Amino acid sequence: MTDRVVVAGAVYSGGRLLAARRSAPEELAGRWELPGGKLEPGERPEQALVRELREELGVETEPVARIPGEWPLGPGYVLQVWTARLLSGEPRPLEDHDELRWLGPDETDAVDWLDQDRPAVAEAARLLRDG
Ligand code: DCM
Repeated sequence: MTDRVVVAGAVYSGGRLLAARRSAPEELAGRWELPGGKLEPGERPEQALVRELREELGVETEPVARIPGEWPLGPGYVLQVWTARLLSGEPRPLEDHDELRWLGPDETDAVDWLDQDRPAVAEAARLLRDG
């Protein structure tokens, strides 16, 4: 069986990266992630990402590039990450999160990221620094 995809966005604006603190489930609450979620049937990852970021944060975004790699989540799921440009709106924690932070290039280690998000965060931080 192929793994199902969870897509997350390294959303950036003004040279900073968006981090979102999960409010659920209990085992993940309080940890920080790149916001996103599961693909719905028939969706392409980029479509799912735009939809999830609209639902969870109330913003419009444009996927830019896939961050190479794929990271296992629970059984049957893998995480894929895209960089995404903020087009409009100011992110608000509408669903699944209780706090958001914009992190500058030297602050990307300042929050307690979910383990599975760390490789993609490291690459997104490198892209922020190198432009
Ligand atoms: N998830 C993750 N890292 C992310 C986004 C999601 O590990 N950046 C995980 C948490 C959940 C699953 O994917 O187990 C589905 O996410 P959600 O509950 O946000 O739909």
